[in-house]
Amino acid sequence: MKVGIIGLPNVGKTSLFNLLTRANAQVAKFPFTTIERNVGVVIIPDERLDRIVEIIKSPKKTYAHVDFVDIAGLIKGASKGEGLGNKFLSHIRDVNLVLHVLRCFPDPDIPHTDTDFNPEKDYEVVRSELFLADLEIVERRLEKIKKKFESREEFEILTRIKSSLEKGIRPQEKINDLPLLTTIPEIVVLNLDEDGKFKTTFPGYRISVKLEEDIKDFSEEEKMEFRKEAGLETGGLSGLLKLCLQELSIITFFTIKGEESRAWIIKSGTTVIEAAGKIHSDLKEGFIKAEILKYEDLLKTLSFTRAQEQGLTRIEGKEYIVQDGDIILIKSSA
Ligand SMILES: Nc1nc2c(ncn2[C@@H]2O[C@H](COP(=O)(O)OP(=O)(O)OP(=O)(O)O)[C@@H](O)[C@H]2O)c(=O)[nH]1
Ligand SMILES: [Mg+2]
Repeated sequence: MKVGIIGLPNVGKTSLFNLLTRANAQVAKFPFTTIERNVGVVIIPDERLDRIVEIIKSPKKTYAHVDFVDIAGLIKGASKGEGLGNKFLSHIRDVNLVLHVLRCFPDPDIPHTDTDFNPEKDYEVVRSELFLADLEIVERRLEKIKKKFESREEFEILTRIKSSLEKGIRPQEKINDLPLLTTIPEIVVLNLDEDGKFKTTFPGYRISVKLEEDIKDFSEEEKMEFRKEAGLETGGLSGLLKLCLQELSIITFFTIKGEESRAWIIKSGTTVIEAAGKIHSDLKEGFIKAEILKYEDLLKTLSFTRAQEQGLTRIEGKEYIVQDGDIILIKSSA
């Protein structure tokens, strides 16, 4: 799973990225600090995995993670080459979710790309650059295939996508090998000032990157108190991560194998053979069956073998849809 961070320059994208990934990417007061993308990993805390490790006493515990990509700031006209242009948008074409950061802290020390300070307007600037970037890609493909008889169906789909993009409506259809930015789900992140002075009704997840930096060593209760006082979402950073997982319809399954207990994330609705493929391609190829134990049943029996003896595990075939909290043992010929 991969999440991309976008927005105008100087809105706090890299600051947010650093907080989430505990990386140390360059942050500065001038626009276009980020040129090359930053890539990092965010570990997903998981109390159920902690409990599994306590019960099984595995020496090794591996949490699931989400990849984050922080890219350069976009400005008006980027699609025509303004600023850094929009070539770097290719770095987020393969993400599953976009965080669109809007600057809602009016710090006069940090230049804003517009004289007018207005998150709603800023949102539209970036949004239309995404549409223009997609439009360019769709038009290029249309041009390429227009004379090919065998591409007639694709031509029709692309024409509908183009018309939707021209109207500023996110396309409902996709072409498999043509990833578009406007079809990626998006969460708007309002990066507010730490004292709650700036008011906006623009919908989005309300966080203050500055405040999160200042309170990062405080207790959870203290953090929540500060956020509440500033009119922010009380969940802060971890709340944002939860929202990302929700938006991605992610569920967690577990494996206990040898020395290691491990959490994995997959899209809800995934079959067990696909889940096996995520662990290792060999497991998918040689898939025979899966033995499933519900997390709750492990809590009751405190041992996988005891659960087997009590008939609490189930054998499932490759079409089984993995459920949140399943502990899975794959039997494979590999
Ligand atoms: N007051 C205040 N300053 C912030 C906040 N978040 C970030 N900044 C500051 O804003 C400036 C820009 O932050 P960056 O994280 O580099 O912004 P960016 O969006 O990655 O910028 P580019 O890479 O240039 O596109 C830095 O000086 C940050 O310290 C915030 O919540 N409040
Ligand atoms: Mg940056």
